[in-house]
Amino acid sequence: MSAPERFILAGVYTENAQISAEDSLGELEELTETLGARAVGRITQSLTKPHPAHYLGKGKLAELKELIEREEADGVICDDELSSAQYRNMEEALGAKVIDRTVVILEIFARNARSAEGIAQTELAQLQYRLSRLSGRGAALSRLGGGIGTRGPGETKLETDRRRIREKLASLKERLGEIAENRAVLRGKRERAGETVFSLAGYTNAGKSTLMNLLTGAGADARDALFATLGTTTRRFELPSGGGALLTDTVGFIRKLPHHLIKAFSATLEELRWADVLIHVADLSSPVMEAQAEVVRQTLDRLGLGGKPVITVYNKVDLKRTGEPVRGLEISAKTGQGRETLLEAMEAEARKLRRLVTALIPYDAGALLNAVHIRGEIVSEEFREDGVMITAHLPADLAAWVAK
Ligand SMILES: Nc1nc2c(ncn2[C@@H]2O[C@H](COP(=O)(O)OP(=O)(O)OP(=O)(O)O)[C@@H](O)[C@H]2O)c(=O)[nH]1
Ligand SMILES: [Mg+2]
Repeated sequence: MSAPERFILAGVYTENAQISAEDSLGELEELTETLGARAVGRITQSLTKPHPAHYLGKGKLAELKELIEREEADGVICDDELSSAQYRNMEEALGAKVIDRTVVILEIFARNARSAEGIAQTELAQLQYRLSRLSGRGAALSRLGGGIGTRGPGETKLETDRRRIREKLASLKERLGEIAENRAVLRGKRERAGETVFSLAGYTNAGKSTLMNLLTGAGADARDALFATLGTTTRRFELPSGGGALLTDTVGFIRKLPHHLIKAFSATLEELRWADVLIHVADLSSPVMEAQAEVVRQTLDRLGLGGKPVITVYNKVDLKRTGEPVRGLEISAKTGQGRETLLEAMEAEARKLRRLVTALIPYDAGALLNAVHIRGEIVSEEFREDGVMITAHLPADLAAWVAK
């Protein structure tokens, strides 16, 4: 194996940013290490916004060049998405490799994607990102070599590049369309069953998949890695009352999630749209939990999901230092602590969600008729020879029972 690539991390921050320069670069370092590269130095600058021509100001850029030389680094990773001009100017000024946060995240996605859909979506995002950079960066992109930012769909000269990328994009979109159609059919089947759908949402590495496993025994991939989950899994489980429900695990969020990725992963993120209730998993062990939770709320808003009912759970309570105040619904997806309380909260949400159902209930189904009258809101009732034709707003679990 070749020696890991070495990078200086560079970031531009405003004074009143949600998260400090240190914490932000700490996350960028984790992302960098996820790719097997090493962060060997940091440089930060306080500016209201990145310099339009070369990201950092002139003086800082010179400092960066020295730091790269001193640390014998391969280049720099910038903590924001760069424009074509910023790329070009920085590469010229530094004579070293320049990479931005988006390329790093795209690369992690490319390495972690497993399902046909995840792979196609990641490729779509990479190609779209490249297309948007081709105008100014043809030469740099065609450069051969290994390491971060050079993997993924290859390309040759500028013009043929564009044409080939467009063709590839069209075929990828077609494939993704087919996969989405398939998914819609499955979803339709689920909806008819009338079960409440819960979807996990949260910052990457918060413990969504671990919680999925705890509640459903799904065997989802849960490891200490950023973006371990890139697809969507849905499993059935039982609420304490015995009512059936569904739980969906999906891709995590991160600060400055590249918009190409959001677009490419729209079908995956679409799953969140079909959820009745979102379970926002926050990571108590993170020193920047509040900032992460805010990113999750903002991303949900951006996806048009701001209005959905949300249960917020504070996960990894087993790692919490004693004496800290209680945040709310605290759980440990790892040890199972708080599981019952969470299930009860889920049950309560499910109960609030009612569905309009019309069904014929036979007279001998006395218990069901009783439950419908007690827990449902009857719209109309017609007594027939073979039973009662009822139209009622019912809680999801009861709606599922009636539909059986
Ligand atoms: N100590 C402790 N560790 C936890 C807990 N829940 C999850 N973890 C660990 O946190 C890491 C990430 O967990 P995942 O379940 O993969 O997190 P995720 O939110 O699905 O992450 P992505 O899919 O990468 O976005 C794993 O190493 C888990 O073992 C918990 O309650 N306590
Ligand atoms: Mg996961």
